[in-house]
Amino acid sequence: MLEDNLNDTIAAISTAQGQSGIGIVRLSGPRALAIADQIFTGSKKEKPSEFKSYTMHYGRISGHGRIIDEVILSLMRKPKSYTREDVVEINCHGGIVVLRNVLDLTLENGARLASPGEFTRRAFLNGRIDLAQAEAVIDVIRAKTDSALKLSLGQLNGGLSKEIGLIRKKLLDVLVNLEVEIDFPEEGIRQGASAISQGIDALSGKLNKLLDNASAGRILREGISVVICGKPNVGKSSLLNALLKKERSIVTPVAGTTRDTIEEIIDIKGIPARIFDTAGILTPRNMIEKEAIRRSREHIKLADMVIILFDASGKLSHLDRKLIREVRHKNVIAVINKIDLKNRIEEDQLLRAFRKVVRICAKSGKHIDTLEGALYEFVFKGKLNAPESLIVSNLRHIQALRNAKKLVGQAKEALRNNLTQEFIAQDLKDACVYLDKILGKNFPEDLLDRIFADFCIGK
Ligand SMILES: Nc1nc2c(ncn2[C@@H]2O[C@H](COP(=O)(O)OP(=O)(O)OP(=O)(O)O)[C@@H](O)[C@H]2O)c(=O)[nH]1
Ligand SMILES: [Mg+2]
Repeated sequence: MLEDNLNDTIAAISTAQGQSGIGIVRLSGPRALAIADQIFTGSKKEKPSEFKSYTMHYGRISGHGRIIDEVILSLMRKPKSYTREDVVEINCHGGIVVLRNVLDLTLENGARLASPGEFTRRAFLNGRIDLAQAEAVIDVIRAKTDSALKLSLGQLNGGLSKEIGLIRKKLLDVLVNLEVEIDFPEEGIRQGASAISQGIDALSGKLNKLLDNASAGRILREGISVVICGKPNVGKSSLLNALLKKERSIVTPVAGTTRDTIEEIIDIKGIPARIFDTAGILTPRNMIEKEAIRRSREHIKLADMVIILFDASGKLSHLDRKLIREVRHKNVIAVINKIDLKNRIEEDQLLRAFRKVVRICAKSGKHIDTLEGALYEFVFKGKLNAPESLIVSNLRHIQALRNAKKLVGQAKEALRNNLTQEFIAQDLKDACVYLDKILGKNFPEDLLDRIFADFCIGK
């Protein structure tokens, strides 16, 4: 477990490692400016510790008697910085050796290598942001679609925290009412009870509303996996290419073209989807096809959604029917391809077997947008009905809210059964602990380690 010693000055390469135009070494902590003084020489020999906050300076980094790089140094003095500590950022040339050398110099001069997410962890520990906001930082970095980004930016700006804070306040109000009842039971219990019961109802209403959108939130944050399956030659690879709008997968008239599963990320109206083009399911003619088909089945098993593809120009074959049986229990959209050709498929049978049937022409891209719309509808089932800032998407938050909801329900039950006020109060206090956990008002020791383990070093 990481010991949070805020007296340490931490340092890390904060940009992606590889060749790039510039790369940044970041320092934060009480000795950040002193370390910068040791290694940076400005053009007029001035010292970073004399610089004004939020200014940038041209100069050189040197150590062991030689110049290491020509840089621009910027500094943000505490408390107005990312971490609320003194922060120095050194913009170097983006080569990995340059960056490592500059980082090494900061370490030799008293900094310690930052652990993943430690800068953000300090922003939290120093009270600039709460835990839900800190968690949003990594979501912003990872967001793969605009909607996912909007959602995490809303959370970073405190939208979710504010809503949780409001629920928490309501909960405390009910608790105050309860305490009055406990201390002065003779003063109109009946009247107090109805206020308490209304308060609890309002609470569970608010919790339910947040949880209603949670599954949509998780989808936006984590994305879904979609597998395209079908018998050979129906146009699976053509469909992948049409969705990607580029020629990614090999398309040929030969049955059994695709062997290895091909995987790409696409944006379906804001949903990040990992899409797989699989080998057509057929009766294997050799070991390669046998393995390819085994992999297709494996992907179908693990997928969140399955697109089963049919060829409009032929009748349903026994392979089609076999596959229909295999995917029936999954979330499936049936898609009829090659609608530019003469229609021979028994569409009525597909309409009976599947909730949704879409007709497309993968070759020309016709109706691909209809398919995207159908996927979107299927995934969200019209359930996304809250502004992005009020959507819970993080599993840790969802679990805490579910626990809080359960306890509020229990309190309601206790009230209905005329249990003593102490019981009700205890349930509500426990619910409050869960809400506090989301914001990081109290947390088990290892929670921060678990949360920040996912971060990149330097953030
Ligand atoms: N007319 C017509 N032909 C299409 C359409 N979509 C795909 N094809 C053709 O169908 C053939 C097979 O397409 P692929 O995309 O390779 O099919 P597949 O399902 O990936 O095939 P395997 O990888 O072998 O299982 C190619 O000749 C495509 O040009 C379409 O909408 N209309
Ligand atoms: Mg293919």
